[in-house]
Formats: sequence, C-alpha cells, structure tokens
Amino acid sequence: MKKILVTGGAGFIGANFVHHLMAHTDASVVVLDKLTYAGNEASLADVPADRMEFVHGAIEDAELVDRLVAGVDAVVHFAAESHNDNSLSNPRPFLDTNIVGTYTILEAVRKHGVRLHHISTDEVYGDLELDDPAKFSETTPYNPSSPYSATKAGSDLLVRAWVRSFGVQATISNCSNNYGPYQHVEKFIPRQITNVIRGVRPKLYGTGENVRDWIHTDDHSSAVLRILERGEIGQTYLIGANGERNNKDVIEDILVLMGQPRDAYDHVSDRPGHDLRYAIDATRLRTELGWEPAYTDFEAGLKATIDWYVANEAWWAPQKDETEAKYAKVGR
Ligand code: NAD
Ligand code: TDX
Repeated sequence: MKKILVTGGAGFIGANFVHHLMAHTDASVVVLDKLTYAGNEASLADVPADRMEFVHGAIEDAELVDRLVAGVDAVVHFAAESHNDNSLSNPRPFLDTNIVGTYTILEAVRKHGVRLHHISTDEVYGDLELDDPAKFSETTPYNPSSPYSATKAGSDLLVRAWVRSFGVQATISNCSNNYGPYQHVEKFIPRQITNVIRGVRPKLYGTGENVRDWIHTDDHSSAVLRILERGEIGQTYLIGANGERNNKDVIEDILVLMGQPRDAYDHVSDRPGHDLRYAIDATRLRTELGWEPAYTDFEAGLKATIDWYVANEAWWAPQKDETEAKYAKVGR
C-alpha cells in the first residue's frame, strides 16, 4: 500500500501510527483531521513533508472524504470523539463524528472500492467483574455503557453491515487503553503526570479499584499495520498486551517514578456509570497474524512516558488549564 488516508492523524493514536508508518514502511500518508480540541498538528511536526499531506477537514464532509478516498490505496480510520467524561457532559459531537463520520467514510470506500481498517475500542463490550476469569474476545456480545462507547459500538456495527451488505473490504480492531507520547492531558495517565509536574495532587475517581488493560500505543500501531497487511476482510481483531492494572496502582506508580510519596493523591467523585474492568484476549491476533507486543514492561513504558511529558511541556501546556477548568465544573 503506497498511499494511506489516516483520519484523526493529529490525535494521540493517529499521530503515533503516522510515525510508525514512517519508521517501518515506505508508505506516504494523507492525514484528514478536524483539529478539534484533541487534535494537534505539532504532533506531526517531524514527519517528512514529502511523505505527508495534511488536510484540515471533517470526516462528515462527504464531498471532501470522497475526493480524498479516491486517491488512496487504503483508509485507516482513527478520527473520533474519544473521551468518556466529555460524552457524559455533551454527547452530541460523539454522534456526529463517531456515527455520521464513520458512515461517510464507509460510503466513500464503498464507491471507490478502497480497503478500510476501522479503529475501535474494547469499551464496546461493556465491563467485567474484578474476579471474572473471562476476558473480552471477538465473540463477546456488545454491551456499551457510556455515550462514547455506545457510538463506537454503533460505528463498528455500521462497518460490519457495509461489509456484509455491500462487500466493503474492511477489517475492525478493538484495542484496550493506550498510553505513550502525544496523549491529551484530559486522559488518566497524562493528566496525573502533568499534575505532578505542576505541583498539583493527582485525582483518583472513586476507590480506584477499576482495572484497565494498558498497552503502549506503538504496540497498537504495529498491530494495526499487521491487520492492514495480513488481516482477513470482514474480520474483527482484539488488540491487547496483558497489561491489567487498577487505577490506584497506576497513580501510585506515577508518584513513585516521579519522586513523590506514594499516597500524595486525592480521591474525587466517581465517573457516573464508571466501567469496572476491561481485559483483552488477543489470541486471534497473536496466533493467526503472528503479532507480539514489544513493550512488555509497563513500568519501563510508563517511565519513558513520564520523561516525554517532562521534556515536552510546550506541547501539553496550552491545553492544561482549559482541561482542568472542565474537570472543575463536574467536581473531578
Ligand atoms: P484523540 O481524541 O486523541 O484524537 C482524535 C482525533 O480525531 C483528533 O485529532 C481530532 O481532531 C480528530 N477528530 C475528531 N473529530 C473529527 C472529525 N469529525 N473529523 C475529522 N477529525 C476529527 O483520540 P485517540 O485516543 O487518539 O483515539 C483514536 C481512536 O482510537 C478513536 O477511534 C478511539 O475510539 C480509538 N481508541 C482509543 C483508545 C485509547 O486508549 N485512547 C483505545 C482504543 C481505541
Ligand atoms: O483524572 C482521572 N482519574 C481517574 O481515576 C481520569 C481522567 C480518569 N480516571 C480513571 C477513569 C478510568 O477508570 O482512569 C481510568 C482511565 O480513564 P481515561 O483515561 O478517561 O480512559 P477510559 O475511560 O478507560 O477510556 C480510554 O480507553 C478506551 C480512552 O479514553 C478511550 O478512547 C478508549 O476507547
């Protein structure tokens, strides 16, 4: 695949994927991004200009999407409204981007016969009990909890329907929680790291027993590239790297790695409808496509992420105050 349209390429995972493509393939990219509060062109600053075209626009713009899709070999669709807390205070943009936007992409790849990989989340499966030996797999029924995860579930179902009804050449992946460089400071790990840098105590929702299955974003990228190259059309692949940890342990790890007392954080009110546990069984991806994660030591990955935020304050500082003001309004 010579030319790939990456939607949402100025966001956290999309930008990391563009960097991954630059380092591991000869492909060139067209990035389509609306540059919402979550998009940041600076995340793509060091991408060679002769291998990337940046287009500022929305995935719901059918004319624009049609024109861009006509000129590429594949589309990797990351663009989304991605934050659960925002979906609780204002769900509407989630419907427009995640549902109507994905529909718009699907109609364009259908018309032009272009390969699509749709990026989704493990949150479409709802949550698990802490002591449940089961993990999510490709056959787990959909049971989303939040407006965010409901719109992601809806987008996945649209992709499945377009594959079956119209023969669209698409694959889907549902990945667990990502961490790494270029993640917006609204998200759990960067919020706490940047709080500590600013001398503010980290904020833990509720008791903090909620478990997330952490994966380094570069491992997400390598899995997506593998699916794009070798995945079976119509198939769904779960992406995860056995990184289950509860939020309390992660916050304490961050504090210790940043030279603070382990208990120097505050409990704040819980997120309404807060999912308890996510856990991924990535057997299909590992056995059928031979994928393995490179980052198997969470503490080492977390330390590298802390170092990145310490070194790149100019990247995150412009968003920090506005983000904390939004949280202050809802008491979190
Ligand atoms: P993000 O919020 O950091 O980035 C989203 C990007 O999409 C931004 O650059 C934004 O400007 C752009 N965008 C938003 N609406 C748009 C629109 N209407 N048209 C064009 N561009 C638009 O999100 P992220 O964390 O990088 O997530 C990327 C994808 O990965 C999403 O589909 C998300 O559901 C999925 N995902 C995220 C995680 C995670 O842990 N963050 C885990 C699994 C799956
Ligand atoms: O300040 C905080 N304190 C806290 O305890 C924040 C921001 C979060 N939390 C908790 C809530 C979650 O249990 O930390 C956990 C992680 O929170 P988020 O970073 O908001 O992620 P989550 O809601 O798990 O969703 C993420 O993973 C799946 C991404 O944002 C989604 O886009 C992805 O689909």
